[in-house]
Amino acid sequence: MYTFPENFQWGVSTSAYQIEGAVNEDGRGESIWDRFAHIPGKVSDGSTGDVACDHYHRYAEDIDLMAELGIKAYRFSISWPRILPNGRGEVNQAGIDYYNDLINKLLEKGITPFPTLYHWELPVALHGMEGWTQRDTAYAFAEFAAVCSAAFGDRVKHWITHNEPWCASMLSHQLGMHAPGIRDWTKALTAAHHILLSHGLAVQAIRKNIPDAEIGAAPNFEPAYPATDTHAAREAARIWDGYYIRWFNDPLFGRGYPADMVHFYKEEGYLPYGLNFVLDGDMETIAEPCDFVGINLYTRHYAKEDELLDVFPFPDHVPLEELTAMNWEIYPQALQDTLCRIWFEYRPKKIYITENGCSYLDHPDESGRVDDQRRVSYLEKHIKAAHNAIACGVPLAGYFQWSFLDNFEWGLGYTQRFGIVYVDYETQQRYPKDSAFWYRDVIGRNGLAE
Ligand code: IFM
Repeated sequence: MYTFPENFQWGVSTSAYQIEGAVNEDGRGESIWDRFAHIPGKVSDGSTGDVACDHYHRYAEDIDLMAELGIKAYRFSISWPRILPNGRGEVNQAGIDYYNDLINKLLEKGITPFPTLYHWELPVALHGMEGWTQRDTAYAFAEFAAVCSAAFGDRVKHWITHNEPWCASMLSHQLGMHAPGIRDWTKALTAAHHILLSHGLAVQAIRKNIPDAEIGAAPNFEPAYPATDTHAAREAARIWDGYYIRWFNDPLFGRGYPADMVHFYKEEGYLPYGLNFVLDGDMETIAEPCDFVGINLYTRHYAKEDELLDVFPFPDHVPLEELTAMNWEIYPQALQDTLCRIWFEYRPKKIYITENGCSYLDHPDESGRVDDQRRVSYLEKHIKAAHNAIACGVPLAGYFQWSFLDNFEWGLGYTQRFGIVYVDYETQQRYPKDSAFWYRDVIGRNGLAE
């Protein structure tokens, strides 16, 4: 038996741009993803999030389905340009009304809302596409956090500031694969700093409006394991770890930027002006005490000596059946290791797994059944790994499966399906997959039977 602690938050995750659609409705402003997705060649199937799962119009039915499946908590994101079309200043009442209705519907169904403030929808009105390279965007984000916490804080007590700051900075400004599509190390590191700063400012803003709020960020973790027992592979793993994990988590936990990485980036010429974007007091603001850390984890990074910072090396060390449709290796041990490591190293008060899941391309059969046994197997292994971490003393308080619905997978458009609910994009019909019913049973017994 793998029984979880009482009141464990069994949840599902989504994000606004990936499911809402209705991008031009009710006064919503333009985000960098709206603009980026419309540039030919940026999204592999040429699609956009313009309609996505039409959740903006169908949230009530979607929440009914969550309730039928026994989901206890829902992590969604609040679209910044839907609330503040210009990034700051005038508030769009229709946006507030929409999230009010969504939150009220969740509460009516006994589902705890866990909103994320930034899941990559930066308003273009702030500074065009390069908003995060500008320091005042951090202050605009704090304004957004203040507006949301004032509007929803009487009912919403769990807040996530940022989703995956590594993606919002490096994947977007260094690798150019996500909006705004820049390839510049110095801009990426500058953006990373402003994002971290905005997190601390947002924590302060939320705390002011909701003294009893539980607040944290949700960084992504793809822990590195050396591919061979060589010094070079271990070094590659260390650099990857610094680039992906420590650069974000060390500052969040009050340790400043990791010295080995500052040295590495300087040597590589990525910080030609040093850390000139760090002003007095910034590191203290970034380390504003939080109530939890969110862990988004899907796979591990296999660090090869000759591939120092190769982000997507094809995992040639595993057979195909151990890869998901994303070509990501199924490696549940990474979840247990990461949970234990974060707990031992940083001592957060609490941890939530804010994202974990897999993409497989199973479709409904004639009867409407979606047999996605591979997803069941993936989730089961990862939930066991989470349970093992609890047995090691990790204060894990919840697990949010990514994702409730199949949705717009950023640069890969609709070519991937992470949902426990299949979405037919032609008809917008929802088909709960076998994994959805399996997850319902896990929640019902608060764990795994064996
Ligand atoms: O779909 C994304 C999500 O937006 C952020 N975390 C990873 C998921 C799967 O790639």
